[in-house]
Amino acid sequence: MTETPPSNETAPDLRSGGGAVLIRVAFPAPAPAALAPMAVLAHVALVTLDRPEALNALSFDLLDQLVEALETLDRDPACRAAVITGSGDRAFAAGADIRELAPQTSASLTSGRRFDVWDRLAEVGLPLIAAVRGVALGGGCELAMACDMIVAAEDAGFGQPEIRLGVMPGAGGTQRLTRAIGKARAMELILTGRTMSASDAAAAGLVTTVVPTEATVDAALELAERIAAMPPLAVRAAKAAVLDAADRPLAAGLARERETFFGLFDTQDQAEGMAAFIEKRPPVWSGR
Ligand code: CO8
Repeated sequence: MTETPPSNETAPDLRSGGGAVLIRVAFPAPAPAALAPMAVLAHVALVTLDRPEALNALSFDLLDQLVEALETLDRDPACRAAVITGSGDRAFAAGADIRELAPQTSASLTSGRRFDVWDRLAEVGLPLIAAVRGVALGGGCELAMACDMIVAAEDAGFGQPEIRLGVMPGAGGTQRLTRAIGKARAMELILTGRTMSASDAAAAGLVTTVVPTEATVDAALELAERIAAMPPLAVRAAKAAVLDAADRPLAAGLARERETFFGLFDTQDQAEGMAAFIEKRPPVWSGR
């Protein structure tokens, strides 16, 4: 945390298509008042989906801007964690933009390559926390699940309603929801399009924590700040290893974990972290 006034929100010029800026980036993020009013979280970014009039529906341009913003933050060594949230209090994101999807064909979707952003999102090494107020539906639920943790408001709702539109999840829903909550629960949600409450999502293991609605973004920022206080190389390595648990067979995941663990012993942060413990002092991380 840094005792300086919050900087103005910086929005990289990410205009495309209609030219609207659909993503706001505050880096460094403003510190929650409970931590320190008028301070900033020096290593945390707050990224806001800014299309409240459409419940932050994920148009192709919005997704392009989001991923470009996250890739920019991912390349900045000063940024160690990011919170993604939706503007307004009704939605994290109400899914893909249905008006934009309606005229598509399988050929236009394939040749348009507008879903490639989801692969780029999965490559972001920075820890990502979704702060979900209101609904996270369809692509909105898929975006939250593509993050590493979800902090949910008490009024949050999660669902994959694509079936009600004559289609099915297309940006990870069948895979990430099933891995997160198991086949039986995922199948019921995906085949009926029902919205799941925050408390049910917590009981099923989809979300990290449920907090009072008005405290959602602050709670996510506090979690991000705790992660940002950890050694950055180890954080990124641990994130990648945890994701491996879903992506690889156990033996391959264990082998990769050991290799990555050994690799961290060539870092200054390993030497510092262990020396600090032995010398009974707080560590100072260099990120090297
Ligand atoms: N797309 C476009 N516009 C939307 C969307 C959406 N997904 N959701 C809401 N809006 C718009 C509404 O059209 C409305 O606009 P207007 O005021 O101009 O009519 C405004 O947002 C407010 O919405 P409502 O009036 O409907 O608000 P309600 O409080 O009555 O209802 C709901 C809220 C229940 C969330 C309702 O808006 C709803 O059902 N929305 C659609 C939810 C849905 O079906 N989502 C899945 C979409 S398909 C999908 O996500 C596929 C993902 C594929 C990968 C992603 C690729 C980009």
